[in-house]
Amino acid sequence: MLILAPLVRVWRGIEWGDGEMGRWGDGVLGVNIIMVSKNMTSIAAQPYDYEVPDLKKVALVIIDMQRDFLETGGFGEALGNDLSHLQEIVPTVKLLLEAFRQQQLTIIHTIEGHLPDLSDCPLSKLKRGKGTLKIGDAGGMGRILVLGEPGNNIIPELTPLPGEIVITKPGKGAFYATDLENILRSHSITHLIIGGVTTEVCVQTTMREANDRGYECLLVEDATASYFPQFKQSTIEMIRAQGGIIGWTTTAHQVLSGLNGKSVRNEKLIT
Ligand code: TIU
Repeated sequence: MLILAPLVRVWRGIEWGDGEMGRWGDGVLGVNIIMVSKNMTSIAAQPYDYEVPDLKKVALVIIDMQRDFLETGGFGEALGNDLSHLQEIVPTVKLLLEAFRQQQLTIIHTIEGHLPDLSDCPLSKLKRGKGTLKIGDAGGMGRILVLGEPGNNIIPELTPLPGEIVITKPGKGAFYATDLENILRSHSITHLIIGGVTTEVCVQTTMREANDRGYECLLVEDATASYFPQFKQSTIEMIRAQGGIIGWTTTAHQVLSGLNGKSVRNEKLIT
């Protein structure tokens, strides 16, 4: 005798504001996760569109756009790097920042730096590298990678405004030894749109930390840079591989179009 299990579809959802989030229970066929919101913002992205249920839940996270990484005399140069690739993204990051400011959305800046006594810097990090200057040494813009030194500040073009969140961090990831997770929870943030430097070090580490904590992460390809273009390329590919194993990637133009309510896919992705 053939018994057909009844296919009962049950919406189990919660409502908040003028939106709704939940899932359909799909009888014996499994479960489809569905998010519905009247405020849904869609951003064209890879490997598929990035959906934000409510812009109140999104934050722009700008990673480490500091003089120490972008200007001569800082940590990036002390490590022997060519700074030009990082400098190229400044106008694009500024464009994103201004769009988020205009729409009064949450903005988070991060700074990699250490206490003046370097007590928050593991010996392994302190010793690493073969350059002449190390963390804590006097460089062209003050002590290298030390909080409060001129070189440790965010570059003037992207200086945070009052009310914008600034996370100082001793590690590469923005969650390690910081209050970031508590701050995101208290602001009910679930979606992170991410730019900054460097793509394969602090940006990727932060994205992986965020992904494991359940945040939906979108990397803006032309708002992130590496000293090594091939590392940027590889990072973008590994983030969005396997159906978005770490998250999504897009362009600044597509973010701005999405924020303006007209998701477009007319911009050639960088990769
Ligand atoms: N060296 C390098 O590529 N990056 C860092 O040391 N820190 C950040 O990525 N912010």
